[in-house]
Amino acid sequence: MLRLYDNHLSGNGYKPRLLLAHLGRTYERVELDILEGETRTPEFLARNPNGRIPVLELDSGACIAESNAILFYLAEGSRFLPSDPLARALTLQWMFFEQYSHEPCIAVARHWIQHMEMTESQRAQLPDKQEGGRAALAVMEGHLAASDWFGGHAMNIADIALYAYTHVADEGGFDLSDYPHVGDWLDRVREQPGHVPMEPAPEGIVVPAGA
Ligand SMILES: N[C@@H](CCC(=O)N[C@@H](CS)C(=O)NCC(=O)O)C(=O)O
Repeated sequence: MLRLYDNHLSGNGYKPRLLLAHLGRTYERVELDILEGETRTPEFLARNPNGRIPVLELDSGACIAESNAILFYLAEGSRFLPSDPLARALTLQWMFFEQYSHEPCIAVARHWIQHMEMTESQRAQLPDKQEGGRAALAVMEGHLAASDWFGGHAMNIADIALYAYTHVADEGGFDLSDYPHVGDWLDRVREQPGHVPMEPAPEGIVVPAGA
């Protein structure tokens, strides 16, 4: 059975959780405490030398790190990843945008504000992170003024990648009412049959960390 190393507060972990729910696949979910260094143990570093969740472990024991690589792997052959080369490239375009221009600002601002005591240096960097996040939301707003989805004519893994941290952007100090097309798109994603919220449901088999 697939095994997902995860943390319940992580938007990067939510991406595979959401896709697995849409695909109707069962998996074991291993909750790791990212604030207590559980992703930096020798056992976990053997699965991802970069010491971060999410990691998807296959039946063969092979491990895939990086949330968007996991989405790409799981979506192959499904309606969540097109087969046309241009449509695939445009899907990847938005997933790379998410990793370079969106997540490092919006997810990081949320993490600093919600999950930890900020250091002086983080407090000083927060306005820049929030400015970068607003710029990313403005790019999304521009795209969504003319299109319903990032992935083409229907929701695909580009939408899942971008949804994960956009729908909780308010927790990083972002006002989503400034981006009405983004708000409508969030509703469209949420209304898709099979949608699950960020908080993982206990339906996956949860095994203890380090198992
Ligand atoms: N680019 C990676 C980022 C993964 C990431 O930052 N994971 C965080 C949780 S959201 C983590 O595991 N942090 C623990 C640590 O750095 O020790 C992805 O998309 O999967």
